[in-house]
Amino acid sequence: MTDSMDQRPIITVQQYILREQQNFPGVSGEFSWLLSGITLATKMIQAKVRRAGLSDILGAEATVNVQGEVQQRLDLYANSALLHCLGVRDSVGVLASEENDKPIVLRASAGAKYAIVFDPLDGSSNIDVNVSVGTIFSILRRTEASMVEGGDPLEGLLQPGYKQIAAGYVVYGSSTILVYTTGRGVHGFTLDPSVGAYVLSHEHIRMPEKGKYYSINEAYRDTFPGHYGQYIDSLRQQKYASRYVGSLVADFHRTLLKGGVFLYPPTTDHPHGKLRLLYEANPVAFIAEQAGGSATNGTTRILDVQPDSIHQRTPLILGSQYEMSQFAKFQPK
Ligand code: P6P
Repeated sequence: MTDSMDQRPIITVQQYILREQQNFPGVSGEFSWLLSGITLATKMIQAKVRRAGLSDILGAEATVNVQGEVQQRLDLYANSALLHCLGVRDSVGVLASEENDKPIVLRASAGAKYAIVFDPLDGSSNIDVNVSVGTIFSILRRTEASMVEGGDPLEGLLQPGYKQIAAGYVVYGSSTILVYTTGRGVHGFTLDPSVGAYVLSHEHIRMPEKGKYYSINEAYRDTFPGHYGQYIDSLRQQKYASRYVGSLVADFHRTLLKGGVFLYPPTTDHPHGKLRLLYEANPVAFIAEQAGGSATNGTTRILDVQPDSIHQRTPLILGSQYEMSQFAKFQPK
């Protein structure tokens, strides 16, 4: 099927994954079924995000999540949509969400071989002011030990990021774009609201080797370890511009497409960083590396960090080859 205005075929994300499955037997049919749970939930979420100003869904609930953050109503809706849509996928055994203190064991059996960790609506503090927000997800294969009779279903949930079998995000911006990787490159799909399908729009995304933006919340500059300020000054001297949205998904999506560097260093309020390792840093680090960039916690490759808790936070520095090699020169010996 081709669009008369453009000879490129129109390929939906489902068609793309089926084609991947034919080329890569390792990507079982279960993956496309699982991903369809995420795409369905994000279509439901985007419909609410697009109408947030019109319906009684703006504003904060009286509740606070495990992070101590005031939960916006859309946060709760997004979390419910993902829990429901993924919960009915038999191949999913465990779900962990930023909005839930504890992981949710759906099925302990060996058939339910995937665990999914996600941030249902990242950047939610921006919802009321119509700034881009996003959903971030990471898919892990459960360990054998967690699926044996009498085993602990949560055993092995804390896997380092290099064990991810897939990761992605949906950015609810001027358009709704799904970006994911299964370890064979990074691909982007734009939601066509007229047909309700994610259509291939960015195949084989590559992060430029060098960009022109750095992205950091400079309000905390005085509390960063000193070498971060020296690094930012060096970029300024190279005529970099600053871009900072305050939604990780929006800041990462720009860095992925335009290059440059994004940093959330340790600060006084968050000495171990603010961003969460399992469902924010790991997914974007996997995508960054697959697109030719890299991601560290300031000293160690993010994907090599061994998590010790579900909601563990981490510093995050990620971006293009040039900017990341420059950053390495400023790291204390
Ligand atoms: P700050 C949003 O609340 C978030 O978790 C990320 O999406 C974003 O990158 C970061 O926090 C922004 O934090 O301290 O700059 O407002």
